Amino acid sequence: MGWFQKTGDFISKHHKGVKIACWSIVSVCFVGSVAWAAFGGGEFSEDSDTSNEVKGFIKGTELVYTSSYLDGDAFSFDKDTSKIRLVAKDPEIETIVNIDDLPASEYGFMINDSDEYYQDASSITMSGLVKSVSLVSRVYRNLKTELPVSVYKLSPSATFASSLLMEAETADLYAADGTLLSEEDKATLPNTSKPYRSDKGEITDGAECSGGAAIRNFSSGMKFEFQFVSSKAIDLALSIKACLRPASVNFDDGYSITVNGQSLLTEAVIPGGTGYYTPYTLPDVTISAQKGMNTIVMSYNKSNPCNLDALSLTSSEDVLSDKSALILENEDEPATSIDSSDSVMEDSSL
Ligand SMILES: [Ca+2]
Repeated sequence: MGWFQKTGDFISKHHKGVKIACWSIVSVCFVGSVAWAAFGGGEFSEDSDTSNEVKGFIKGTELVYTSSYLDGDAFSFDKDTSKIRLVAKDPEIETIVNIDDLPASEYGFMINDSDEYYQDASSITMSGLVKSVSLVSRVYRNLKTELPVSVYKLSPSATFASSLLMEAETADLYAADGTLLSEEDKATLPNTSKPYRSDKGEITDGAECSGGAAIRNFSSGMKFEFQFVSSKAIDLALSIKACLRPASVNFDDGYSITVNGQSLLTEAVIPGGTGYYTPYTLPDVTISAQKGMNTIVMSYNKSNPCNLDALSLTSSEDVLSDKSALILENEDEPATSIDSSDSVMEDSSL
């Protein structure tokens, strides 16, 4: 819950000058708790003088919502699990609001920066017209934070099957600085002798791998991104196809995997073998696919990785397709990232 700290007119007259001092008090006095009764009691009326705009911010310290939609889906935001922080300075009152865990009734959503307010996420229907969704304070409608969303429509040529193979050599590969490598990069970097694609360069290898190639020679900080489409929310079996190394390794020691942002451990031990291109399929692990676009990220944070060959997905139903099954409908959304840190000073606009 929140609290009030009386600061009088001093803040409204000197708000820049007292910013640091004010936040120091906020930090120290965090345990006070008289604000909530006042918050619900009309002191924060919506018809405040709009010529003196309320300053502050609203943001998620924990955000649980679905970012990928098919045209016609309802917007999905988990108010039970999410944790929303509101800080506001209303020039009409001599108090600062600092609420660490805003109750569900006190925030909602707006789309495309229009004035219409939605208390419940499920009352928003996602379509190509929804360019942005904002989390917004119920009382202070100018305090909002962007929730990036993608809305897709089904490609007319899409087909769905019970299995899907995604080759590492055709996945999106990112350099340690976050740059997405081109197909030419994958065939020429880090050197033309043994580039990332094992079937390219002066020394080719991996012909026995799935698709006749693996990704090799990659280094700490790099990552793969695989995307696939599921026509429904469903559990899937994921098989990771890698290559042996001479010595046994714990796969999770170097590879970190997320599925739609959720961490995944394989707990697999890769046995030692001959060379660096002998295919080896890890035991299946179960993952939860969401309806629509799904993203698996595999980042590597050590040296000398097992070469990566492919990912294989298997379902009990015909629900799987590659990412070309969906066409992005709501392009031109603002490029806004979510800051989930809890630093007051960074985001304060008081
Ligand atoms: Ca392969």
